[in-house]
Amino acid sequence: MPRLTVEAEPAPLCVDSAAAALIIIDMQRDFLEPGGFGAALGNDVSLLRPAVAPCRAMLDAARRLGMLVIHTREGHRPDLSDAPPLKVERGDPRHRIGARGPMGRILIRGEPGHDIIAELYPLAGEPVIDKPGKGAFYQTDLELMLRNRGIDTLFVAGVTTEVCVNTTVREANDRGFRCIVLADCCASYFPEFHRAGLAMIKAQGGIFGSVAPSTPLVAALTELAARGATPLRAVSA
Ligand code: TIU
Repeated sequence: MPRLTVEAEPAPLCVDSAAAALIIIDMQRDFLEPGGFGAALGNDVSLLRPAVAPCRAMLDAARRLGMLVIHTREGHRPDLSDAPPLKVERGDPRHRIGARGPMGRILIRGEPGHDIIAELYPLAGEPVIDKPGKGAFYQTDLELMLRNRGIDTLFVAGVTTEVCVNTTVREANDRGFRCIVLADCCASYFPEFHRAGLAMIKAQGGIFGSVAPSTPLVAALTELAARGATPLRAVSA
């Protein structure tokens, strides 16, 4: 099996790339572009942009190697039947979930704002998990998908660090999946929450997971791909 060493904190890790997946959390127009949910909550969406290029480099490297790539989107049905009233009623009624904005209805599946940004758009065949909550495991088939494919390690990227990334990592940790959060591939509307969100994951010997920079990992994955290593588990003929 193609193995790689990841210079993570709190300690380096040895990863079997065949049992690893890249999960990119909620890189949606609604969070990254003006006029969406993130902006409706009063945030400066430009603070999330620095994560886009590192995510793209990691996505390209994972694709080159044939590593499983999973995308997630936070959002709700048009009738809001899967949205807790508590979540919908938050904030100014003109800018709530389901309200009309410049990118369609805010955080509603099928609307332009709900879709993933062009730079990181999923390829045909890459699973997209539509989730109603912050965590990617809550009310989705993500766990089933990972177990069926023998995945035990997740490289985690996306937004925002302390909300949907942290919630997903905590859910994964409770289910026995090892998470390696790619620090520069994540971002927050609150830089101090980004730092604290990463610190919380790797504290106490990696209580929820590990944190690593993406650049050395991208280089290692690219080298594996150049050597012709395939991360795909052998399939019986
Ligand atoms: N508001 C905020 O920081 N995040 C969210 O509402 N969702 C995600 O993090 N995806």
